[in-house]
Amino acid sequence: MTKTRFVPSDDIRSMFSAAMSAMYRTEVPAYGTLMDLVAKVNAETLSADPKLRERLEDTDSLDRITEERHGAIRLGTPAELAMMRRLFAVMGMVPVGYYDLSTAGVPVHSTAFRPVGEASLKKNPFRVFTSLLRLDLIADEALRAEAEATLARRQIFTPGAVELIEKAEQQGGLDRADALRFVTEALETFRWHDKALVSPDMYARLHAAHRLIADVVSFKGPHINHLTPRTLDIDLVQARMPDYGIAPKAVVEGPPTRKCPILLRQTSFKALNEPVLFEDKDGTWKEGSHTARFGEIEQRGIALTPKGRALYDELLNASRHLVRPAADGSNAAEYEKALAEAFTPFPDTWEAIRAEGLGYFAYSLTEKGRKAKADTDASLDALIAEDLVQFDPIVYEDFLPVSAAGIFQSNLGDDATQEFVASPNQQRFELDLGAKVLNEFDHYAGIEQASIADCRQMLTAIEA
Ligand code: OOG
Ligand code: NI
Repeated sequence: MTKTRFVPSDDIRSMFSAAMSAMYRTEVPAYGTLMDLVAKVNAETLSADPKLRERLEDTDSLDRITEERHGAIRLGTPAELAMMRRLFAVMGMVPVGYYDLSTAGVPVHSTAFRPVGEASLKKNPFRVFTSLLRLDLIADEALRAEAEATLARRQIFTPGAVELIEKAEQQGGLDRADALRFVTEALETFRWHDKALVSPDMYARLHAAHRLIADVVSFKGPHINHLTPRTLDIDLVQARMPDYGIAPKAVVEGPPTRKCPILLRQTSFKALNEPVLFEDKDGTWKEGSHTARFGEIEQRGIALTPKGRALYDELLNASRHLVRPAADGSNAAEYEKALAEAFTPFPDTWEAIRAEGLGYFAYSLTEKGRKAKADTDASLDALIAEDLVQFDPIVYEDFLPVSAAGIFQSNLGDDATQEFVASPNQQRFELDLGAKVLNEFDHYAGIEQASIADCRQMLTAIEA
């Protein structure tokens, strides 16, 4: 019997992410323009900063940067979420983190499907921010029932995709022909549909309840609503967007500009108003429109420890008490100034961030450390002081709820701010998902610990 060779899940993810990018480029041409601009700015940043280039080369993450992107989808039912988890698992993507966005006026809770191992992340860090609509937060019961009935009728996965997901689960992988077919079938779920599932009247009612509800319930599938390339200089891309005919949102979300980037900074361009056909009760198609899909860019910085994250949240909060960014951009400069000032207590050198236990680092042996004999009982600080061990920031691979809410809001329109009672419900989410989400802090701490253990082991090996 010949043994079937399975395509590594990392390769399936790479194929899928490339296919998704190609599809989105044709569906939303401004995305292609933004990709070109980001590639240009990244090249400029690297040639102006040889030290950054060198560290990225050494930590093996230079190649992935131009390939790097995340997307987002919004699902309607627990069954869709559970199957989506199984679909992403075929590509080596697991749910990391729980995000409650109800506090920010968006009736969803979310997770991010992404690869977790170091090798997998290096190969291709593609991730998808995945939200589940919370109809329980909708007050109008009749409308809620109608929305539920509409969602129950749709099937967002092709029969071929479901068959291949089951096959991958049973066999433990997919061979090349199946993997190629899987990518094609899975992509169908994320495609844009210009024919709605609902009548113009129902669309209007869903829209009046919340624009996001209309976006989820009215369509055949959870169209990918943005794909986000990673840039090395988000301020430069933001400033140049208008030259390329793209209007950015008013302010960059997240921390201010810093020498040592932390967490995640994001900005986006507004959702397009797209023509949609709605089928009326008499069977005729009526022209209408819907705003759903937009573009976004991000700059990633160091992953913060719980202590660092608490400081980040505190300072961001403080800045928002001073100035809240207006959607029209009228106070953008004032907001940026307040944000920068609010963040002065957050140290801005890697040494200080490490010393204060605010961020996660990956440790490796220096040139000297690779040749030296070392007292391996020495503390990590001593090994660093002796220039045997060096440290690089671990990149934050996740998302930020306040920023995500800002991105949602800028695309829902200014009239969309709505109050919901804060009601995080991770248990319910995990029940619907059919799995627990990975705790992001535990994960980063594990990477850091493993790198320290590796250093110690190599120093022992040198000594022996
Ligand atoms: C998701 C918005 C969140 C991000 O980068 O924070 C997000 C959505 O609009 O569906 O993608
Ligand atoms: Ni995004």
